[in-house]
Amino acid sequence: MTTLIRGGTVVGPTGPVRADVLIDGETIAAIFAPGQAPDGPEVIDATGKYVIPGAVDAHTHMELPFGGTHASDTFDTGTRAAAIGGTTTIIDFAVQRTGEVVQDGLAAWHGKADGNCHIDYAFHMILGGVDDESLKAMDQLVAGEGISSFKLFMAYPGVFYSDDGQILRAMQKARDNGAMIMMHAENGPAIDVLVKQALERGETDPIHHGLTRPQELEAEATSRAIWLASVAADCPLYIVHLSATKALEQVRNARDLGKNVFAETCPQYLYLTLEDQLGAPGFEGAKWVCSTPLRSKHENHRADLWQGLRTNDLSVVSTDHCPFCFKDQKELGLGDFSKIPNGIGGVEHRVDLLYQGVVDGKLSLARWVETIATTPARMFGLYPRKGIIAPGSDADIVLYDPNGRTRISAETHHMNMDHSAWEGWEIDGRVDTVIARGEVIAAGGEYTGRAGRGHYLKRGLSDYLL
Ligand code: DUC
Ligand code: ZN
Ligand code: ZN
Repeated sequence: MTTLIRGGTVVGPTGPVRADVLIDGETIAAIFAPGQAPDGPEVIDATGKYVIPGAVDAHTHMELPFGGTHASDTFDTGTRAAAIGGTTTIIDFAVQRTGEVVQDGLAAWHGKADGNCHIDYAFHMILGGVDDESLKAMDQLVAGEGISSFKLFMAYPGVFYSDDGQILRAMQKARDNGAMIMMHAENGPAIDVLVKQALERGETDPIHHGLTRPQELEAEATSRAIWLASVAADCPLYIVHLSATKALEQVRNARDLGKNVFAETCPQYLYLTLEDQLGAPGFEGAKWVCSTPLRSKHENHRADLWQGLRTNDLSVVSTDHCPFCFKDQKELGLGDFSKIPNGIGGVEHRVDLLYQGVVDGKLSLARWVETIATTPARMFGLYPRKGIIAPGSDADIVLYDPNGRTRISAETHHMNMDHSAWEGWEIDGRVDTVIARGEVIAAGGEYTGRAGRGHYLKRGLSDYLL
């Protein structure tokens, strides 16, 4: 079956252009100058809309076991919410827990996702331990499983933590097999000292989660990761959830030196703050406990991150979607902030929240699309199948209404969470229609997709390898 998206403004990483898009089955067949397409296909009217590639969220944690509980979205609920918000591909993190065989962790993740996803999905692999076996597994995952990126943690000693020697070995392996090392860059052992001291002083409220993770410990770990990657013959390195000015400076310096270093930030760091959210009265701030933490509004973090997106020192915006309900989950940390499960849910709202950056004059239309769709696809070996409107690419397309409005609330969102980090926010723009591999799965507020229609995507190597 062929379908023509007619009358819209197609936005790609090089900017907007008036064009009509012909879909044939699951792929994009052709792009025509306005009115030049042959008659015949079914027509979707896109007058007044932006026609953008389905967004790619390169950082989600469906069902992640963390802090004695599990992230509250399943692959079913989380990918449905993503789809409704204009995201048509996620890359989730399969987990090797310390002491576990990597392939077993991966099989468990396939077990959670298979048959449950509403949109296409791929995996990165979290390595909870670097040893001879897991290094061998890295080769196997790159060559045979379509997993070309591995996340290591400089934080969470005793849970996911890798020491510098382990990190170096994994980086050397990645240098050899072409994989990307993704780094949670916070100095965990130093943070643990600050956490213990705070609790001894009786400082138990959620805001102390942020105060015990100062930006210096993110910057130090970021810098250390960059130098370790340098020692590993410039292994490609991607810093996840970068939140702060000083860490951004490390990435900018490395990139100015021509290093193979990239970073992402997340909507929470672009909009929310330590004082206004994490510091909310009583235990309320637990809703915004995530790591890296929200930063102070009295420093320049948010403006610097927006600038970093413009200058490409930050290449990607992902959500780090890791939802926990307030009731019974966040509440595990009542009386002790260090027991609050870390994470914010946002997979449904990234497209809209970043469009607000366009309205506010902080991002161009082209850069909006590039940071939420094109670059994540290119960064993680999904391009040109995903992330672009071009002949031959999957027909993952969002019609975006710049004149619409989006009101965010736990009462209306689709994520499996009893609260929203953006409760009551009303922002410009609205996802109008979502097409995934040629199928309209959401239109005019109606969702018509289904669990199981999403496919697992084997990824290639990053487009940005030197
Ligand atoms: N950070 C979070 O906030 N949640 C899960 C893991 C992580 O690194
Ligand atoms: Zn992390
Ligand atoms: Zn994460």
